Amino acid sequence: MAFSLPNLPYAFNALEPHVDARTMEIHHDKHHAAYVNNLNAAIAGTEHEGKDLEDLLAHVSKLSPAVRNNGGGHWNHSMFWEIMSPNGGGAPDGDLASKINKNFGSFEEMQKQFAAAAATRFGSGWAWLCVDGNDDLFITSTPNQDNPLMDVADKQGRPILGLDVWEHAYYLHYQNRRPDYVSAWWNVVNWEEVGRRYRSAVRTN
Ligand code: MN3
Repeated sequence: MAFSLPNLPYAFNALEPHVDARTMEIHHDKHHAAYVNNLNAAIAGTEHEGKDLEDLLAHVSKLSPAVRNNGGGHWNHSMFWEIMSPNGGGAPDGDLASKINKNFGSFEEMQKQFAAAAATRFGSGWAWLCVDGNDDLFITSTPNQDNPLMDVADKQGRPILGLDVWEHAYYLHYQNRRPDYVSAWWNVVNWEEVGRRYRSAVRTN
């Protein structure tokens, strides 16, 4: 069974004015679609065909650059669409809010550290909020389409929130102003979904 492009769970213009419709359309229909197609082409007819994507990412150091780049691209974007929502913004509640306060001191301090990780990731990549093996949260960033599920990551863990800081994610609307994009993006974060991913990560540990 080949990998397939998931539908965007809302309209292209649903995240405006924070993320513009044209960017969303190109990002989902062109960029993400290309990762899916290139991933399928890279594993077609190999022993990796039919494998679970996260299993591939877990030992991606032994696989081709095409699987690393496009497998990461497919996983990262599939998550990215889901952790955003037109009804997003605000702050998390429940267990996730408590854990953020425990690990960072406050929600605002976590946002500050996350924004710094996004701003200082040189070139293309992602900023992440992740759960480690002790159920604690940490912030990290990765280059290109790498992510913390990969055995090549500086720090491994399960991402529950990720921000695409490739220029294709913001350039049409924000041009070179990556920090403005990051600030606006908090308005569309779907904390309900991030909380669900947090609880799932803690249960699986
Ligand atoms: Mn992207």
